Amino acid sequence: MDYLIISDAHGDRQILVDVVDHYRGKVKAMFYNGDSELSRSDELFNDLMPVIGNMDTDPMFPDDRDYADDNFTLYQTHGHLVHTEVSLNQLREVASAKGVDVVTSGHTHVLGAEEIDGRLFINPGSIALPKGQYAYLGGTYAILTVEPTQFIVQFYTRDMQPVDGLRFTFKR
Ligand SMILES: [Mn+2]
Repeated sequence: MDYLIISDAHGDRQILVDVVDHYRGKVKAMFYNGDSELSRSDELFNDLMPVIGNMDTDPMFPDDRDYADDNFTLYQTHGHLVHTEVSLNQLREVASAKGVDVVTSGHTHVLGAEEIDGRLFINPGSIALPKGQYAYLGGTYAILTVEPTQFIVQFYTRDMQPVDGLRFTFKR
């Protein structure tokens, strides 16, 4: 079962339209990790499940989200409320208290997929304003594949192509 994770479009609404149109009906859920700079009532959020970012002005966005289905549990938040620009320590504490399988955030614009405290932390990077060593890709999102014995994270570029070398497997 696949899940889309995308973040930090910062007003680039069209790329979100393109990605959502591409994945609608092909993934079980779509997570949007904040800083769209759009209204909560934008029709994009009929498909994308959002949280509030530090650059979002619509107070109707939730601070965070606890997601669960038959396959796994996930905690979603932008990151500024737990200061992920400094470290993941506060987010780790929240995730540990919740006991979720997967944690996803945005905010730093730096992509990442790593196992910490026995759970998977995913930052899809920014689809519009990437930073870090993969900024040259021009923007990324992630597809999380959830299987009974493993998680697979594959990062994609704006033209919806998988990036060689940015596929990670984590045992459950
Ligand atoms: Mn941002």
